[in-house]
Amino acid sequence: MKEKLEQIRAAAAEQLNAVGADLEAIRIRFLGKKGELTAVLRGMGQLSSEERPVIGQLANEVREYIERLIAEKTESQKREALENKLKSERLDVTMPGRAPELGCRHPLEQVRRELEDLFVGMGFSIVDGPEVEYDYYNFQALNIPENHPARDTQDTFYITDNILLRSQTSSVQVRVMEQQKPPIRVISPGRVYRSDAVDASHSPMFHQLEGLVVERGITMGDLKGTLETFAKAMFGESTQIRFRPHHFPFTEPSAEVDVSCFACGGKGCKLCKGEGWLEILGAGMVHPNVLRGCDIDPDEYSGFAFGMGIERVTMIKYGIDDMRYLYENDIRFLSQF
Ligand code: 2NL
Repeated sequence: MKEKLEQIRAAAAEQLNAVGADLEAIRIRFLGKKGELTAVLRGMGQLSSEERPVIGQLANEVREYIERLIAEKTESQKREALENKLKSERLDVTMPGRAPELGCRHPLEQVRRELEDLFVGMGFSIVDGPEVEYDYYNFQALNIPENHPARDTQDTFYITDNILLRSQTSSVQVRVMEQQKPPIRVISPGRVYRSDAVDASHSPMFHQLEGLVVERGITMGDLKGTLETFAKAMFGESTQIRFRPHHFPFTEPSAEVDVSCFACGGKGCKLCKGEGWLEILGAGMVHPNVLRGCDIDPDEYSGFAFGMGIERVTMIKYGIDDMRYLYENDIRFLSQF
């Protein structure tokens, strides 16, 4: 029995000293209810009364030895696990950081903001409205009845016969005139849609910024002064503007407005294709039918309005010769602005 106990002690020690020993399994194997040491203790009844205390004491020693070894190993396994965790999760707070890559605003966004700042500085408020719009606000209220030829040049995408994607942001300004009475001084920037095929100067979706002023005594002179201020701020102090007669259904009289080419000062160059002038927007005096439709008396009030493509302004300002660059989101292109 003595040999058996020494054998148990040696076997337990060997197993417990092994790397990564399963301590609980070893405890059950030797000290558990059906364990090897317990089996020896059970057999002690057969021993003589001289042998019993000797073997009993040895058995106790072996049990204490195994328990102590298990406790020690439990401790060291815990310590080792903690050390590994600390090693693998160590964070060097003195290490230099990785600088976040800073982007820049999209050129269209830059120009929109620049235009907004400019007109807000002249006393305009910025108004917003739905891109999915009723036919009424996009066409009828702007003096474009059904079957009017302007429906062709501004052909858009229809949701139903009556609901469409707006082809101009004038619809927002009509909503403003319905809801607030003069004095009105607003700009409406935003996305507009046209049924156009994509090429260097067309896209089925683009951005517009329109302006509207309605008040007693507003004249073409106010329109010219406002647009000249805009042109000088946008393209430089020496910029001149030029009005050419035109037709829009929603303004009368109407004009197309050019700015003198800031690249060549008007002599003619690649940017202005030898013209000396760059077409930048359309404008005019608000048509009496439009005012009347919004319950504003055209005998008491007059107004001017203008509309420009933000893409066009951006392309002219930065000398971009193909509109598609503005939609491709190529970082190499975008990071130049
Ligand atoms: C263009 C240039 C323009 C307007 C937009 C407008 C808005 C209202 C009343 C009258 Cl609420 N006019 N906007 C006026 C002239 C030109 O945009 O080339 N459009 C097709």
